[in-house]
Amino acid sequence: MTIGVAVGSQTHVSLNHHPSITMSLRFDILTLFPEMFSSFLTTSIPKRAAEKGKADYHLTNIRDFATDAHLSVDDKPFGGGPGMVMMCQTIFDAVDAVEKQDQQPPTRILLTPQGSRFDQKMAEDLAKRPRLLLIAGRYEGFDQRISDGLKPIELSIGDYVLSGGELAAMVVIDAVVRLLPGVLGAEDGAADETFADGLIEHPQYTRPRDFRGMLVPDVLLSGNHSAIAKWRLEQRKLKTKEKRPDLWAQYEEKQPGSGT
Ligand code: 6GU
Repeated sequence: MTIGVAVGSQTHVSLNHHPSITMSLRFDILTLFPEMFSSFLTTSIPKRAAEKGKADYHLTNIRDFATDAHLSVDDKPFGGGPGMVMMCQTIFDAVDAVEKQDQQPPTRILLTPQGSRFDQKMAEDLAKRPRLLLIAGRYEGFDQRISDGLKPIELSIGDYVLSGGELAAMVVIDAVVRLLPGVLGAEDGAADETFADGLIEHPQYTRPRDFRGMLVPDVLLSGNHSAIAKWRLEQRKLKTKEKRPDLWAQYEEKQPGSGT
């Protein structure tokens, strides 16, 4: 299944050392549940990225590569223990088949709670690459040789256990596509958002000025742009210190003397 195919000339240019300028970022997604991705990829920003030719999404069902009568993709662990383990053969065959669909070799990504923590810096790194192959598994885990043989980047989205890698793959796709040049409009540009510079976002207000006695800070209505910018930076520091002491410590390390 392919969702949001980019215009032909943009998709298959290979001799281009600045792929982000003209090419679409190709996502290949290997999963047992491709249907989980349909509404996500056809809504909002991921959809807009495809429509603008900045990203294209190719879904492959790992079970299509099963070879036995039961279409198995998992088996019992050697050495015993609970649960089932994703088998090598179906995943290796799926990766081989999908990689042949385009001459550009992908960056392979395995979604696993044992991976390194996905963050904004990693999203920025991935957004510069021409092709990403995401492998989402189910069950208790992957046969170790999937990791040893395919040498993927192993990513986790946090310290909790999900029933499969699909939601994590969607998190990665969403964080990456919104960074692709031309995907977000000028007004909602990603540059000054939370995490871009290590501080969380300042408080935002919209109409009405007075909602049930809760007032919008006067400075925001003053028209004084430098006063507004100063207030916002101050608020970002205060909020970060209070809500994310971990981020605040990193911020202070990078910019000594900028404390509030
Ligand atoms: Cl990438 N996969 C699963 N199954 N659980 C997770 C995760 C990934 N990241 C956090 N929890």
